[in-house]
Amino acid sequence: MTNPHELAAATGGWPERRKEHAPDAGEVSALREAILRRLTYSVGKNPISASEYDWYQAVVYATRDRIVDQWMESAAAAYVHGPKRVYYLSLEFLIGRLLFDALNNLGLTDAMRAATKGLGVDLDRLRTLEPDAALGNGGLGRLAACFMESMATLSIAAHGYGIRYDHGLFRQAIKDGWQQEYPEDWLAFGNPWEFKRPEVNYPIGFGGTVEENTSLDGAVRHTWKPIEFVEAVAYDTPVVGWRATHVNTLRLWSARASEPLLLDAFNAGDYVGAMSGKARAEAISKVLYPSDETPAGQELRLRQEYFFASASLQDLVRRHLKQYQDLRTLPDHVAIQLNDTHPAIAVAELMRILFDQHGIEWEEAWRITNATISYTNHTLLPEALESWPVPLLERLLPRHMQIIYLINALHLDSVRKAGHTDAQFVSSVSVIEEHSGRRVRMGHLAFIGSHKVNGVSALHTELLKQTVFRDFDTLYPERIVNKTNGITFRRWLFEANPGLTRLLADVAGDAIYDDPSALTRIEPYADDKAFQDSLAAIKRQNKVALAKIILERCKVKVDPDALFDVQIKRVHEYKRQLLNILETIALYDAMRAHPHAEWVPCVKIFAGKAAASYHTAKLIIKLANDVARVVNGDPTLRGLLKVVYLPNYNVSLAESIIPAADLSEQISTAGMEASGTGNMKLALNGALTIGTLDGANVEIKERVGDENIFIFGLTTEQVAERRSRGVDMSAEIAASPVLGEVLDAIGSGVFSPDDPARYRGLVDILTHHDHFMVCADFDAYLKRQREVATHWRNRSAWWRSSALNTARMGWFSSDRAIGEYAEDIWQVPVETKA
Ligand code: NBG
Repeated sequence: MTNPHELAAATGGWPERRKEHAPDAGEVSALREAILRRLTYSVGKNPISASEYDWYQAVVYATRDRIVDQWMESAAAAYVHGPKRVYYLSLEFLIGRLLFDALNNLGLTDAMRAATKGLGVDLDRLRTLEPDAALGNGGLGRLAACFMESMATLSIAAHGYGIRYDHGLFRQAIKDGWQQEYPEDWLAFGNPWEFKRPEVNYPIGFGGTVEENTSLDGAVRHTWKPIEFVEAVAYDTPVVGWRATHVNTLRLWSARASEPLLLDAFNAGDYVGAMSGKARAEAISKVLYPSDETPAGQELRLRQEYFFASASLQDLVRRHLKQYQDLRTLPDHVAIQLNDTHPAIAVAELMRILFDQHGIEWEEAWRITNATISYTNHTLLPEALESWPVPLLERLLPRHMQIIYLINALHLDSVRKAGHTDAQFVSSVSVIEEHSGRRVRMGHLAFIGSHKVNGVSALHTELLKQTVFRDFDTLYPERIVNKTNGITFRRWLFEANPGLTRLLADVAGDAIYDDPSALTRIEPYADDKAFQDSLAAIKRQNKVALAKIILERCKVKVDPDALFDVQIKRVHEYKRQLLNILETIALYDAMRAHPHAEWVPCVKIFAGKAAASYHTAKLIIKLANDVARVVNGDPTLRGLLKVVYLPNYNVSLAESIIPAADLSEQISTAGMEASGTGNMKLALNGALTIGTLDGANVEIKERVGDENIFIFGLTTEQVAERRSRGVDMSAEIAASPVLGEVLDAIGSGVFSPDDPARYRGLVDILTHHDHFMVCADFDAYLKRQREVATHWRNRSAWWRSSALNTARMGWFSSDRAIGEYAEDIWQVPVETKA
């Protein structure tokens, strides 16, 4: 492609759409044969009797085969050239579907479509048969998946380590407006992407005692004698990078009982008892995040964390010793990234391996551990900062508890030596929390065990330094660094929005496929009428597709020409779906009061799951659905406003919603959203953001420009100041007649005639205990929403803003984020793509 400016000059201001190339005929027929071969020999079916699912499997196998050759090469290269390896330890990988990810990165999407068509099979239909692998809750898990893809793209020799949960995040149904949870079953029909490695297994110990032995030279050695063992078995999934130049491994551990059956008990007729050990062992990888509100649930969670941290460390230590024979060189060849505190027990486990098992003296072992490990913090929310009761750790991992005590004692010694003798300071940086029963603070353990600790947006990192890690930042001023999150454009632009991608490539050239900063080349076209028309046509097409999904799943007909206002994320009070709902009600009231005003037709789209035990969040879902029922059923509105709650939000649904969004709701209480990544996906796809100065919104604003984003509300400092005066909002409510009316309507049962008292508690929280500043920000939000409507009416101004959002989001590529981790934290060289 020539320079767009030349092209523009030649075509009178606007580049012609390029012809699409038909896929190579040889490639198509090779794929067709590969599919048939796999259908026959791997699935064991012939084309006549094959079900759709059989075809799906055959297509996956044929695709996987293409990846495997490169996989072997990447693995061999890592042994021959010995690049530093990165191990990404994460309890969550929210991978979603893989078929189009793989095809797209292999450059085979069109060829595969043609190949399946020749077999009478529709590839886009097969796409929907793949279960959406939801081994994660939200942003943290999806970030891990985007990072895996970027590490492969940048040819970093990386392994992801996690748990192969039998059941991922629950399936959400909305019944009568209430969220209901059902078990998710992604493995019900097997998983054609993965390779089971029964020979790669490690014993994971629990409980028992610690033996102390003094050798002849006087050295004291400790040996942990666990009372229980569970086996961790590896399952590998290849992760293919963009243009398939490199393939990495996602290794997930599954728990297996070391004794499948107690034969004596079985023979004595105790069938259940004979298998109870197996059930107990295998419970470890049964489900994602069991409720941690009961002691039993809590113990299981800790067992999961140790299980996967230990298996991963045993695996990487074995690999390192095989290649380099000496654990003292570990930091030269290995970087371990802890994704949040969930794998933090790895700090103590690595010390145990080095000190107890390999006889490396303590100081040296600590140097190795610290130089190898680093830790990402993903939240400031106190309830998410993990800590374990000392008695629980002592019982489950007695040797680790001793090691943690020793790490802590030496750490506190050095704190005092550095002149910090103030008892309060010392206790604030201790790994052991003494206030509410003794607990081990995993964040503190992760901090001192790491050479770098990073936040996930500039603001979040600053707040880490000012709040949870303030005293640590004094002790180790260089340790906290920022790595603003990113997203993989392969999935969130190229695959999710092929129409927009094609237009961007037509205008900015094929460089956009490899260099996201090339997106800025569309800026000169932001005012171009033909370009704007193309953007509008593509968005409309995406909205028509989403409208179809909405009709199917919510039985609500929406107008694709209305403004699609989207809030999609976990449901949590700090994310303030409530603020959006209150504004929806205000808009509804205003539309009824002034039916002849020039209203912008609008569809409010919500999607997201609430934690099963989070009562208030579930009530918020119910309220959204109650409001939807009333609004959608009101004929006086003439369809001007629609409200929909799309059930079972997951990665695949996000891929349908994001390209169809006009407005992106990023309205968390300032200071509470660590980064957000949905905000990036939506802006990249041309949605304008309405949001607070929170998380990565701040950096999005800096890049897209103030006139292309709608910022409102209290800043972090103002939130702190307002909270310091208490959280009663009576004054704010009294000063805002609109807000007062909305709250009255909710509280008096306008939206819940079947149970008028349903939302009284919620209104009470908003009025007197508004920790999340919903009322304090309401007027500012309402005003901004009206400005959004004004901007929308000026179509050309809107499309200009939309184009500039897309053009300026290149920096938020996860390739940039991973490049920064590689350079500043892992010290791994990165191949930059041309
Ligand atoms: C989440 C934050 C998001 C952030 C992602 C990824 C957790 C614990 N944290 O704001 O809430 O974008 O992590 O960093 O899931």
